[in-house]
Amino acid sequence: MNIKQVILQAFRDQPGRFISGEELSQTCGCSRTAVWKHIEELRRDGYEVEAVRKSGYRLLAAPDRLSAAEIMAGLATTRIGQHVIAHDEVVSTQPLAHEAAAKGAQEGTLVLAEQQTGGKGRLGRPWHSPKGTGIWMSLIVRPAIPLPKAPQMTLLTAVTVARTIREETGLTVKIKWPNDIFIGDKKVCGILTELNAEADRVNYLVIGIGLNANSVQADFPEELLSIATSLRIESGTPVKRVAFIQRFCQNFEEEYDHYLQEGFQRVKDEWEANSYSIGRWVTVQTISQKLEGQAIGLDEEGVLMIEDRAGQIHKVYSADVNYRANV
Ligand code: BTX
Repeated sequence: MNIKQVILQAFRDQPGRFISGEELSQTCGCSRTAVWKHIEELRRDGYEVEAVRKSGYRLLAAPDRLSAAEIMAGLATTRIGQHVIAHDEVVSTQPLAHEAAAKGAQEGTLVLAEQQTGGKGRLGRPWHSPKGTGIWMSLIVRPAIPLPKAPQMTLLTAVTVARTIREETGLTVKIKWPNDIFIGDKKVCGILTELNAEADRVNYLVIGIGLNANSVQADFPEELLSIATSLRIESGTPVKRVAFIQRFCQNFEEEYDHYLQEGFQRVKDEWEANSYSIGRWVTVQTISQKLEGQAIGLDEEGVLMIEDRAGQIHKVYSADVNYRANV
């Protein structure tokens, strides 16, 4: 930890209390003048620090900036989010996470950015990621699971994001198979899972999560206005992104550990209970065919089951699903 981080940690250990310059200089092992200089730097970084003669310093507010120090401070996990690589502006966090993973980054490493200039969705589609408004992050995990089970991690992530949104905002959210989180009929979050694997086992997964947290209408380009929304637009209140990410990490780790020990059933149950898809009529374009029918649930492995008009059940492993009004 550098001196600024030590000072921040001291404030966090004694929330709301004044800490004298003398005490901080002892904790940091530097002079009181050096403490003062670092406090000034923290202020420039957006921290509100009150200074009162004879009492010392106290932290009033931290900026909602996605820094590694903020996210890791007080994070109650053992692996998820324990390593954070935070950037200001990147093309996309996905390739950076792949690079980090290939170089041996630990499980649970998060790569995130305030802004992406070339954020990507599935099949090369663009993901709009303007500065400071969202949570654009890629999570590296290394589950010891066979290859065919890898898509379950997308469903697990969707369940976890949905739960975190409910807990942090009270909003009702639905999961659209396989990778979107909806509020009403608008997309608030997309998930892009990318895989690095050998013939028979997963090396690592990079799970990209794009969440419109604090965007207002003016942040969306014309073509997204009718299909996209944000937590702030829906709840009327800005979201504390750092707190959101911390709770996500905690929820993810809890769900992930349960999944690794007990299997997929709990994710399947929660996914189905919060599904946007089930009961809806859908058209599905797979590589080989176009299917129409009603989405009726997930099978034991997490594959979407669709019943056509003739009552025949089809399993959809990976395809684009278009939704139509119930008919
Ligand atoms: P997707 O292919 O399901 O969704 C992409 C489509 O969603 C676009 O074609 C557009 O119609 C719409 N869209 C684009 N931007 C937004 C937005 N901000 N809000 C709502 N709808 C939008 C979904 O792909 C997966 C997205 C993953 C994004 C994360 S962000 C961190 C990581 N880095 C990166 O480059 N991608 C992932």
